[in-house]
Amino acid sequence: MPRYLTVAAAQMGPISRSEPRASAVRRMIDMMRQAKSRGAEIVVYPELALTTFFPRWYFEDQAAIDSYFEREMPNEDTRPLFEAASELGIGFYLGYAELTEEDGRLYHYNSAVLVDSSGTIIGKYRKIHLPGHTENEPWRPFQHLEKRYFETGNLGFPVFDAFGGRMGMCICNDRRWPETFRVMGLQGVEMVMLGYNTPVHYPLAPEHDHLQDFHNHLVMQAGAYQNGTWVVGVAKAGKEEDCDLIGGTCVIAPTGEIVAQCQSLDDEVITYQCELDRCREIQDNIFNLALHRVPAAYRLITETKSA
Ligand code: CDT
Repeated sequence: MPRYLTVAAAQMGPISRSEPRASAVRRMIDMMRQAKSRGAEIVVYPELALTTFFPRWYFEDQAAIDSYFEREMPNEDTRPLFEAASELGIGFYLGYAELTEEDGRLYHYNSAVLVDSSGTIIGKYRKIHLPGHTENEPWRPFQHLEKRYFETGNLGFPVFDAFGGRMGMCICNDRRWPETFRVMGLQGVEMVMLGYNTPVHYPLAPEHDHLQDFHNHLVMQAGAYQNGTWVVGVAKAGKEEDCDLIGGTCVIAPTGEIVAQCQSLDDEVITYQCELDRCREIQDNIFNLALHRVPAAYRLITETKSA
């Protein structure tokens, strides 16, 4: 019996600074219902899907920063999404800013949860590759202060046996790093879900602005092919406040081919029936890791950070 998983990628258009979480959640529930009507079993939402992408502003007041974080999940604003999932019998991946207390200290993470079709959280990932900068840099047209507002994720890259397959998660900038996909590939991952907020303009190398869509697909297609896994990449897209975000939400097969892609920069649902056993086409052959990898030659990867 082939194993199929019908996945929905629920791209979101911009979320303004003034849009309440309840409104973003309503948009997500609308898309969840569309996804269900097309036979989807799981919906993937973007990174930091409940609010505007707040690291683009420098805030001095910690309370202002913390206002973008969730202290519990689900909470009053997000519970309707969990209830809709359980009512419809559909799972989801949700990116959000997580504020948690561990050992008497507060920690801020850029997180994603995997929720099953009964509305129960069955997996969590905390973003490891935090891009951007730590200090206010007023010369930029907008800030990218993830390094200031978040701690590096402390959960590694776990995989979860769920939805009839082996599921992995990462978040936005993680997709640019081959190690992200390889660590999950080494655990036999069959579907990697990820959300992103990617500005068109990259202030450090504006000559690459026209390559943002290309680089987005390049890294996700490479990650899929080199590890023989399905990849579902989901954007928050469009003009959010003064910042243009790329779209390009897509489903990528283990061969590296894009099999479904959003066409707009707005709320848009695409679905695809993924045959999970197709991972074997790659994992048993060209990228048979057990047969062909040479870890002894790769020691520098974990022993050093850079040249
Ligand atoms: N959200 C996120 O990780 N965005 C980054 C922007 C890179 S430039 C600071 C990304 O890799 O798409």
